[in-house]
Amino acid sequence: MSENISPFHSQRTSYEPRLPKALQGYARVEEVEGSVAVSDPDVQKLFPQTFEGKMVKLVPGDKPATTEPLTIGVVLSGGPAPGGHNAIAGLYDALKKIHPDSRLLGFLNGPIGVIQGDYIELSDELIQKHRNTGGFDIIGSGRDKIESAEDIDRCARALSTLGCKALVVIGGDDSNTNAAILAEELKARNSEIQVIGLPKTIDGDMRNEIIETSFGFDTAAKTYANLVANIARDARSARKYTHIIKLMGRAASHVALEVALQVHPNLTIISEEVEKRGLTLDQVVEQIVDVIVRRASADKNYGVIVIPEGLLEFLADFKELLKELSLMMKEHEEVLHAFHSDEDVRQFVNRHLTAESAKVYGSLPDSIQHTLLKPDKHGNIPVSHIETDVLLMDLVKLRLDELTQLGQFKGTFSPITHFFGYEGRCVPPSNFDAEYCYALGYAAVSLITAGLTGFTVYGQNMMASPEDWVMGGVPVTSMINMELRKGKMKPVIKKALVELEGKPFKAFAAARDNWIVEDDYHFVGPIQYYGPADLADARTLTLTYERS
Ligand code: FBP
Repeated sequence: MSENISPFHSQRTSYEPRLPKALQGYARVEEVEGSVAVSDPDVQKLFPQTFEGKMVKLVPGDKPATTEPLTIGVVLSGGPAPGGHNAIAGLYDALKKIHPDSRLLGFLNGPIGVIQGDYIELSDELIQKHRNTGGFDIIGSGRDKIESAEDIDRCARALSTLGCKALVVIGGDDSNTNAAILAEELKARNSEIQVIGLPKTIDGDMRNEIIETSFGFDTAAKTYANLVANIARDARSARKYTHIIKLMGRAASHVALEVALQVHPNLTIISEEVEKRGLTLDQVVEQIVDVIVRRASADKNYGVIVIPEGLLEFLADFKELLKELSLMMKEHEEVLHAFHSDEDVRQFVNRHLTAESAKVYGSLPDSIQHTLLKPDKHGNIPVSHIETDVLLMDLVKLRLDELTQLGQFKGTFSPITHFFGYEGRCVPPSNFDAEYCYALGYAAVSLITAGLTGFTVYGQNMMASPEDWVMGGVPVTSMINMELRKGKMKPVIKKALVELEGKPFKAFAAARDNWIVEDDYHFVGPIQYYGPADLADARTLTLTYERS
């Protein structure tokens, strides 16, 4: 990184995150009253070494847990999320507080770095440059998994050769599950190396009754809200475009819901509701068409429609199509490869699908039909590569053309599609994410000095100011369920989807009808890093509704 940094970057590196009271002096762990160990016998069987862990919280102590220098490894896993650098800074400062000779080793490019023992030692200078900055570039991230016995052996070797007391895994549901597996396997190999996870993902789905929010969601959702609000103002100014905006969130629609609550677009589709109501692709298209027709009747041939990235996999007919296609590809992979023309492939596919699925498949543009037949390296259909925004735009256009012919639509439809995702993942963290992540990193060191392994760090009471946050650790095993994945029962942390009975969705559902024809757009503005607390320290509306 060049020495010549921007004035904003320079100001931000000197911002000092506030720490929860328990972490300001010497913290000690205390078992949370009433917390119980895992009861699911299948989870117990898979985690015999670690399933007995109980939830703990950090409280002020009167002496350091240790005064010996420690070496700890850290790895970033999965997609970037704002605040990752602060989590690392929190780890670093907490380690140096224990002893100036403590060391923090950053494994490079995600879990593969641990397997290969590829690391850098984090220095004062490097940490200083990255405080309160966005991105994961300090050490890079990756989506590899530490899964096989050989990978685990290699990690164990690398960590012990480097003298690491523990590894901190910064990741989402999958990465924290893998952290638990690594913790278990290390114990089974009589290794004393501990593994601690931190809850990261902009998608907001790594949370539960204990973990109030995953880090990165706050900043990313606020960034998208600002972008969508800017588009809404443009739509209302130019008065000629309908913007169809896809927002990131691989499965859950938390991001779309938060943006809807903040900005009030004319229509926001929530995948979880689509699934609950058993809606099909056609029905979602009809829903969008209805909004456009109603607005056109009010002389508003413009608008803003928000859709979540994961929508397709929640549509009743599309889900069925995906199921049939995966089965077909598994059974006839070689036959499919042998075809020479697209027409041959199409005919073959149509013959092997039920009439309903063949109809859905046939209604898709050629490019999407192709994408669906090209599995990724794990054999999965790459649904996330489908441009859902473009697909919906095309289908809505077709339907509006029909209505125009029938004399039922007299407006104009000039659509523009957008996909906001990567724009939000490496934004400088909001004050909330900056402080949350710093506290998460700091707290991880206290769990390590307390000898815990297989725990995810949590934060609670997060509507309060950071001094009053409650930090602690929850055994990953207590969040694990057994789920059928590709024909095998696998341990997974369940993704938290939008709850239709939850307060954020209910608030949205109660207000959304007023946003269809009225332009009730809220212009939220960019994230504020300095200034009045109600702006600079604002929480997401999701957290506000859930925790107030
Ligand atoms: P994580 O779950 O790893 O945090 O990543 C979430 C996410 O940002 C999703 O919103 C998106 O679908 C996906 O990553 C994109 O992944 P990639 O970085 O591999 O393109």
